[in-house]
Amino acid sequence: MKEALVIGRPNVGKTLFTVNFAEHLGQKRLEVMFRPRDGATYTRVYSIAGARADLVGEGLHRTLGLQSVVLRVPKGKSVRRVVLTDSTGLIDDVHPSSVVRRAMADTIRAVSEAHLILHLVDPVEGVTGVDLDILRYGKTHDGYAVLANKVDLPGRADRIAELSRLATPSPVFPVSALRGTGFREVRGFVRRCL
Ligand SMILES: Nc1nc2c(ncn2[C@@H]2O[C@H](COP(=O)(O)OP(=O)(O)O)[C@@H](O)[C@H]2O)c(=O)[nH]1
Ligand SMILES: [Mg+2]
Repeated sequence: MKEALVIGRPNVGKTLFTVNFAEHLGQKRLEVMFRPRDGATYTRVYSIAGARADLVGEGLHRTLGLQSVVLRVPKGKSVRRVVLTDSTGLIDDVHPSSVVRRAMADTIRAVSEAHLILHLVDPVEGVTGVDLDILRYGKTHDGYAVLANKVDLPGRADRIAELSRLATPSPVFPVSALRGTGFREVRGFVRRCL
């Protein structure tokens, strides 16, 4: 099964995107596989609303380890399955908590195993530091796309052209993880990569 990784800074909307994109693909419930660094992998089953309530949050670093869901993506007459992995947000500084530092290390390790990388950015934050590192790496890979999130909020749409220039030749999809804007285009990209 192909692996798709959702990556980006804390609070950019990775978890909300993962849950709502799964819903967009017709998933009624989510079987989330938690893969903590120290401890055995375990699975929890959520309703979509339950996953949003439990996993998405305002506070930084709510996602403390890799969290994967299996999605079914129609392609022609068949259905392809893809493991979509939500990850711990990356930062430029050394995080004070060793749990978060380890979780970030897991995120980096997952990059090399991913066939597809969905890099979430907030267009008003600009692409610097760790975002620029991911972008430079991603641009050399076919299955890489930038998801310019939170376009439902003011100021984001104005920054898409600039972001597209920076990401060339990789695609930039303006999305709202909250409202589902741009999900069709992301689905098309994922389908082409499977
Ligand atoms: N307005 C708006 N808020 C969003 C969007 N995506 C995420 N958020 C909010 O941003 C916060 C962080 O989201 P979360 O998915 O937990 O971010 P993560 O740390 O990248 O996993 C939550 O309060 C979300 O509701 C979006 O597209 N639009
Ligand atoms: Mg998260």
